[in-house]
Amino acid sequence: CLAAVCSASGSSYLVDDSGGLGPRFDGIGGLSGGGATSRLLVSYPDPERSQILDYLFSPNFGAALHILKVEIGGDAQSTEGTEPSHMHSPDDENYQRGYEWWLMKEAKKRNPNIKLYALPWGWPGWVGNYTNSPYTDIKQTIGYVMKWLQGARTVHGLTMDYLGIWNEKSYTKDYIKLLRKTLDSSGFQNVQLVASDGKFEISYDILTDPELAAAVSILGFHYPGTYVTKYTTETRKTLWSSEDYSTKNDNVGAGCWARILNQNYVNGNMTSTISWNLIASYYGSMPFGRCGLMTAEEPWSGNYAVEGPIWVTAHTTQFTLPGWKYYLRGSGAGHLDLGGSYVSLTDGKNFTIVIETMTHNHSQCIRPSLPPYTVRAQTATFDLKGMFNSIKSLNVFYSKPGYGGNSSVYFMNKSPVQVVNGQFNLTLYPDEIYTLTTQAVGMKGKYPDPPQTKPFPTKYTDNFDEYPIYSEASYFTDQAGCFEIRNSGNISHNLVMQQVATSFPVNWCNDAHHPISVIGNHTWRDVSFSIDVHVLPSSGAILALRVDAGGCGAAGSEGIYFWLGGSGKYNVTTDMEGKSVVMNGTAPIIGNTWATVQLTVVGGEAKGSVNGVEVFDWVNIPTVLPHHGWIAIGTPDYSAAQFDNFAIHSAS
Ligand code: 147
Repeated sequence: CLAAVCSASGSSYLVDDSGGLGPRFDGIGGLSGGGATSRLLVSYPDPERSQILDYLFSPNFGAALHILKVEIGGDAQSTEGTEPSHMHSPDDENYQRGYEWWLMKEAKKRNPNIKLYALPWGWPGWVGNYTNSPYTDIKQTIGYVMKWLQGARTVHGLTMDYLGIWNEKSYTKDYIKLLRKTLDSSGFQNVQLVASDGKFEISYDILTDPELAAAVSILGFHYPGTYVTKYTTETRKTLWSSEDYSTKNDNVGAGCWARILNQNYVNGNMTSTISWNLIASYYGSMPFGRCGLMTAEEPWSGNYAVEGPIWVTAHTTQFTLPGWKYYLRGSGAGHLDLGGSYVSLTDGKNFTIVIETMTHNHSQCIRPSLPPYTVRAQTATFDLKGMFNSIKSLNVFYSKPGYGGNSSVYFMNKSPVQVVNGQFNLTLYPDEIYTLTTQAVGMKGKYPDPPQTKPFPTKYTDNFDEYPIYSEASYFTDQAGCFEIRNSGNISHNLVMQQVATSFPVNWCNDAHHPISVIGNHTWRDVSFSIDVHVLPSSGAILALRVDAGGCGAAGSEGIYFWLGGSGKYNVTTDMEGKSVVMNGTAPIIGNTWATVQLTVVGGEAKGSVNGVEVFDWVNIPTVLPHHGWIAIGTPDYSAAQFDNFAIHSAS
C-alpha cells in the first residue's frame, strides 16, 4: 500500500480488561552459566565491575532484570568452560567456589526482589556412579542438588525461587517427583520446579501423569521460536521460554530480543523469557562470542560494552514487575496488521504497553530459523477500555536500532502521548520499539565510558598468592576439570592453582579427557611461557600453545601440546586428546617435586624444557596445524596436580 493510504487507514487495537486479564507475567531474565559465561566478569577491576552489575540488575537503570538464572556447576564443560561443583567428590562440600554465589549476591544487593533460578548442566562423575546419566541413583543426585540449595541458603542467605532438572538432557518422571517430595519435606516448599529446559516432550508426560503435573510448576522450553505445541497448550501450565536469544549482541541481536520478548507471549503464551546469556564475559574466540545482553571480555583493561539488548530489555523490565498480568491475547496483546506486535501489562494500578515492529532480517535469532514476513509503516490506534479508559496521557520510551550504517536510537524518553476518550494513535515505522506507560519511571543509566580496549598483556606473571582460597585464578578459563586456588602447604609456594575435579564428569557436551585451562590471546602465534608444576609420578603436566578451540569444541582442539610425565617420559602431540604424537622420549623425573616447565613456540619451531634443561626441539611444525591460539595448562588425568608461578615471557 502507499504510505499515505496506510497512515490514513490504520488499524485499531482493543486493549480491554473487562473480559478479565491474562496470565501472570513472570519476568525477563538472564542466564549466567551453561557455562562459564561470567568467568571473566568476576576478575574485573572496580568501579567497572560494579558499573556492569548496575547495568544488569539495578532497577530503573539498565536491563533491570527480574530473574537471574545460574548454573549449578558440575565440573563439566557447559559451553564456554567448566563451572566448579560444590562436591568434587562424595565427601567434599564447599560453597566458596566459582562466581555464581557472588553474582547472585550482587544481583540481590541491587534488587532484593530479583528471582533466582538454578539448573545443572553436567555433574561430577560420582553423582552418576561414573556412567553418563545422573539417574542411576536418583536419591544420590537429589541429595547433591539439595546440598546446593542448602548451601545457598545457609552459607549465602540465598533462596532459589525456581529449580530445573538437567539442561537440555533427559529427565525421568521418578526423578522429578522425588525431587518435588524432597523439596517439600526439607523446607523448600516454595522452590518451584521448572521442567524440563529443553524441547516439548514434557508436555505429553504432563498431560498423562497427574502426579508429574502436580510436581512441576512451570514448563520451560528452549529457543521455542515464539511458538509452543498443541499438547503444550493443553497442559494449561505456566509456560516459559526458559532459555532463548543466544545471538550476537549487535542491532540484529537487539531486534531478535525485542521480537521474542513480545512474541513469546503473543504467539506462545509464554510468560517469561530468559536470555542465554546474561553477559558475554568469556574470551571472544570461544563459541558464541558476544551472545550476551552486553559484553565484558577484557578484565585486564576494564573495557566493556553496554549493547542494544540491554535497552531492549529495559523497554519491558523498567515498567513492569513479576506478578503483573498480561492482557489476554486479542484484547491487549497481538500482532499489528502490517507487521510487529504489542503486549499490554498491568498490576491493577499501572499500565504498560510494549510495541515492536522488528523486520525479518533485523530480528533473526540464532535459532530456530524465522519464516519470512513483512513489516510496513502503519498507523495504529489503541483503544483503551476498562480500567485505563480515562487516563489522559502515557509516557513514552522509544528505540530504533540502526542498520546498514544508520545510527541507533535506544531508550529515548519522548514526549508523552495524549490519550483522548481512551484512544491514542501512533505512526509506526519498521524496526521500532515503543513503551507507553502510566509509570513515571524509566532511566537510561550511564556511567563514564569504560577504559579503552587493550589486548591481553604480552608479559604477564601470576604466583597465585593474592586470591581467596577456592577461587579461580584471573583469566584462566577451565575447559575440562576444575582448577582452584589451594594452599600447597609448602612455604616457598604458598598458594597454588590445583586441579580438583576427581573424575571425568557426567557430561553435558563433549568434555576433553584431560583437565585443561586456557588463558591469553587467541591471536597469539609465537609465545614463550613457563609454570612450576608439582605432579604425581604416575601423572604429569600438560603445557600447550596455539590451542585453537574452546567450549564444547575444546576436546577437538589442535595446537602444540607438551605432555611431561612425572616419571621421566614426555610426548609432544598436536591434539588435545593426545592421540597425534609427533615426538616422545625421556625427560627429567619430576614426580613429587616442584619443577619449572617451559614451552616456547616461534614460527615453525617448538621447544620444551624442564628446570632449564631442554627436553625437545621440534623444528618442522607442519603448516596445517593452527597458526595461533591460547596458552593452556593441564594434567593428563583427574589428579590433584599443582601449578605455581605462571609466567608469559613473550607473546605476539
Ligand atoms: C544451549 C545451551 O543450553 C546453552 O548452555 C548454550 O550452549 C547455548 C548456546 O547457543 O545453547 O543449547 C542448545 C544446543 C542446541 C540447540 C539449542 C540449544 N539446538 O540445536 O536447537
